[in-house]
Amino acid sequence: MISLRLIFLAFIISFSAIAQKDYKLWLQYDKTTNAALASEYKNQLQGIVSLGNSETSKISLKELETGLFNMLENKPEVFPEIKGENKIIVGSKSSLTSEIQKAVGSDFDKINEEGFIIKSISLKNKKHILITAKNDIGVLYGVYNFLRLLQTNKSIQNLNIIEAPKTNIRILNHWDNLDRTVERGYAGFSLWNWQKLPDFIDQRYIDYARANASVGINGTVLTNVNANALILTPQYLEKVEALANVFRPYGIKVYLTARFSAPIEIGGLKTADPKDVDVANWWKNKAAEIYKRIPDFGGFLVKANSEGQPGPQNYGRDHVDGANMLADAVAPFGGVIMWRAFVYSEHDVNDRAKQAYAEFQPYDGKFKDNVIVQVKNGAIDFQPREPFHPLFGAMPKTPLMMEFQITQEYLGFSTHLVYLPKLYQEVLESDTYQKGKGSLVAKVVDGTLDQHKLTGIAGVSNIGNDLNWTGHPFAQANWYGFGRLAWDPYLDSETIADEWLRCTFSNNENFIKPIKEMMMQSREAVVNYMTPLGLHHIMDTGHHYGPGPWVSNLSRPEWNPVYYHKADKNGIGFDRSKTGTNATAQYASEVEKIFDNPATCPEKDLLWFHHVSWDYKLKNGQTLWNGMALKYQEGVDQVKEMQNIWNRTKPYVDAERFKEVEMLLNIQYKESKWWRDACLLYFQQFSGKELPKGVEKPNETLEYFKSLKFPFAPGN
Ligand code: BDP
Repeated sequence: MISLRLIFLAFIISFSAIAQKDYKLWLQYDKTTNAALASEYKNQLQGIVSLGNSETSKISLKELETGLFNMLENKPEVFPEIKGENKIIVGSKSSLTSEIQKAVGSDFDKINEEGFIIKSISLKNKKHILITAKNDIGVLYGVYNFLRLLQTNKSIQNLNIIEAPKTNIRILNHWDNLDRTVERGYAGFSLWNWQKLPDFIDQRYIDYARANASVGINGTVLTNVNANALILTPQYLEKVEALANVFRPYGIKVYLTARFSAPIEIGGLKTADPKDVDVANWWKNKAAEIYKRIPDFGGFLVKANSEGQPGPQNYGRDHVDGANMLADAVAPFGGVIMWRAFVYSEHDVNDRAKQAYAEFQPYDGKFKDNVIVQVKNGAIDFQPREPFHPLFGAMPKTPLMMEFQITQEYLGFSTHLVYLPKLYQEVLESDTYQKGKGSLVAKVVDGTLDQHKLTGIAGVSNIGNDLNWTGHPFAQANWYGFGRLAWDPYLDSETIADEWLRCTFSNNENFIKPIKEMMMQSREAVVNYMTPLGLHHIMDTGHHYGPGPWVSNLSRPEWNPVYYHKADKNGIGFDRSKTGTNATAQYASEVEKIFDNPATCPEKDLLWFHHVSWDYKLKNGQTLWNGMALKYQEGVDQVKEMQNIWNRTKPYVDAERFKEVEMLLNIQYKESKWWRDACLLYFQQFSGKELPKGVEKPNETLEYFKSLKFPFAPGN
């Protein structure tokens, strides 16, 4: 009996220990198994000297203690002052003795307010490691960076790391509703338990802040861009304040979405006209009320006159009027307005891809200093692949921030393994040619191209209350990678994958090498089995789950997939060249020239910019039809290969995460075939051609695929 109970107990304990693995994200702090490294670490880390007293300093200290304890398996001693040698000294500039400051030299001049320095120093001929910064939050970033060295098995001898974030606003956009549903959220419900706030502080809030701080994310928009004015009422602001208090020591500012019609809905005014004095005053008072509660409130994110949201155009005003009115309200408190450029109208017969540029580009230079225009990475909407948005490089007098989507609205939800930093990198390193060759999107975003002070990168969050935060264990990498790229938009996505894998799973090369390759090819796989060669927006309607290239009955033309692929018996693709909508002219002439000509247009973007015949010859000699069919097949084969790779890693991964990913990859494989078969059967009606050799024959009919309905697909 007893032994049975013991076994049961052991099972429960080990089960919960494993269950926490997913939850711990990239902060696993697994034991350092490399003996030589472990002894190097132990030797050099014979205690912590913590010089600060703030809440943030306490977090730094606790993080170091936890990290070192778990990785080195002994509790590090904490000293109030420097004694002996081989200590790790942590503290901001003002807390350092003049002797230490001297050891740092001019390095402080090389960092900004959030940067940090990690340095091997010598004090009275005794060696130590110093983590310092201008502010405590920089020290905390330094601590996470230092722990990452250990997590990724790097040497900690002769350290001299001087780092500072390249953008100011590194922010998550939660599309979370007040009822806790999440628009385009596939990882459960919203983290924010508005009902229990402000008095109940869920441990999750703290763990969320910690995870964000560990990758340098410093802001969070708590609410959906399709906004609810109630969040601006005292009843909710009290709850927002409670969250802001939790996040503050982690360096995270809270922002809210502002519903443009709030002055009417909760303010009792008759109008929300931005030129109306009462309206402007209402926002000024509202801002004052918010800042009284939350002195470091970040500001507002606004979706206006887009997809039915109210905005200044309801009153005959424009985006500049609206943004500047709000900017005036938050300016006295140092707040910013992130005004979204995601606009398109069903009344505009123009190519949807051209509309944001057409509307916003003429406003260049007209916004107040504390306005930053938030632009999606592509001109349509977070597709598996889009050419970079033409607004990047076209508004030199206006700070533009990047909006990426981390949640996988159009990329298989949280079921498909798709490593997004690869996509982000492709966009960031695109050349706008604004000032000639080398005018990268990254340089627009980090402000260096046009010397902007206000800069930022936003990511539409993929986080929910699922045990593992993001639904798919590998979707955690997208949160992580987003943060790393927001910090430094020039980082290489492969380096980020390497880091993330080591911190999250294992340092074993037998694991790292194949899994990293799997991650790196996962983005191209999803493009291949969903939208190869520049196809886009052919997902099923509303929920965007699965293929729906046949959909043509929606009220707004640009909501219908047929609008985007334009397949007919002559060919397929959207002619955005000179002979078509001339969207290519929105790019700098060097870029325009490349995109405009099918011969020079990268094949990955071919059908985005051109309508070409089914017999069009691709670079590999295949006809377009055959090439497209083979791409669909390649995507399916890539997922099969991902499954094979994953199955070989069983010895290196805990059973729970192994099983989870295994099941998810099975679904992804099934769905990749669904995509291939449904799209090819549909397009075949127009091409009238047989599937080429090497492409598997569908097992179902087109009618079957069309009949599939998903009334409760999440996130819709
Ligand atoms: C689209 C989503 C929609 C969002 C919109 C936006 O389908 O749910 O509200 O973007 O970004 O991708 O505002």
